[in-house]
Amino acid sequence: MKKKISMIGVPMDLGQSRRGVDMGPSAIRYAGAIEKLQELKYEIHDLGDIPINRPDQKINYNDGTNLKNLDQVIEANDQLARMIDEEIQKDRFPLILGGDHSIAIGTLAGTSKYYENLGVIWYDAHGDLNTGETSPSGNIHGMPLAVSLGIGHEKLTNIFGYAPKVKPENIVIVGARSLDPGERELIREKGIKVFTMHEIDRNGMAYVMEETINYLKNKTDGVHLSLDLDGLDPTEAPGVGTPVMGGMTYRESHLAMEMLADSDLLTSAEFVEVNPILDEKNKTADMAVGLMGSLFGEKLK
Ligand code: 5AB
Ligand code: MN
Ligand code: MN
Ligand code: MN
Repeated sequence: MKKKISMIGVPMDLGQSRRGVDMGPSAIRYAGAIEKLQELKYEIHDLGDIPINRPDQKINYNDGTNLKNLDQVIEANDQLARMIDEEIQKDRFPLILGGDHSIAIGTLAGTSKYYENLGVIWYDAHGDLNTGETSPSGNIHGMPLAVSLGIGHEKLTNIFGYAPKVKPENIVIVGARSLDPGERELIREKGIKVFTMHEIDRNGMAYVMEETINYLKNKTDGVHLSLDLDGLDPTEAPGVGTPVMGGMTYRESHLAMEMLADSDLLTSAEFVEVNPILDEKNKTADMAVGLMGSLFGEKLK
């Protein structure tokens, strides 16, 4: 892992309908993210939070679509992509704090500009593979992986001026347990690798991560971890807007992060969907920082 980290907060909540997830970056910082990484001897460049253009109305429909706050989501992601691009040029590891998961559109736009064959590990209860047509909600946080594959509204797929950002064979979804019909179809059609909770229960997290790492290691030139805190079980990470029962545990998740640290494959990461308003005493932000520690090599030897 690179020894210099660029931390960027994205206080975005316009990609979904519940308030509070815009406070995710502060909650994660407050839980001690910078101190933790400094302890592990990383040089942290905290770029602060990207300004989000908050519309007067809670929900805006632009362009006659059913996509909520489309223009605002595009604007923020465009800015995020540019910043990430600059940080990668400086040979730093982008670490993004969300914010709702719509920000992965910008993260992947910025990172895949640099990595020709970017691998993506999508640690999430959901597939985030909806389009305006298949989405039950119109919430863009349920679409970033489809968008990055070049599927969806062209203003979204063309953020940062090119599409697609990732190839279906370079994606692994881990922890899925809530997939909409259109998402299942896309997974089948594109042959996307998915480890659902079923595989984790049956074969264990060690097996799933070993498979994930082996699947990606020879065909990618960089790997991004997109960690949605709702991938974890809501009893352990309650501060999320779209909780789904039966998720990955604290221990499974730490093991997954440790195995990723050992693999030395990662070139960028993001922690998203922390909602302090729905949380219990910042438990979910603490979880994010704990996982960050393991991801960046904190292990008792
Ligand atoms: B998250 C749902 N599939 O599209 C939709 O938290 C939920 O970034 C999306 O994974 C959850 O609205 C998005 C029902
Ligand atoms: Mn690329
Ligand atoms: Mn999710
Ligand atoms: Mn998600």
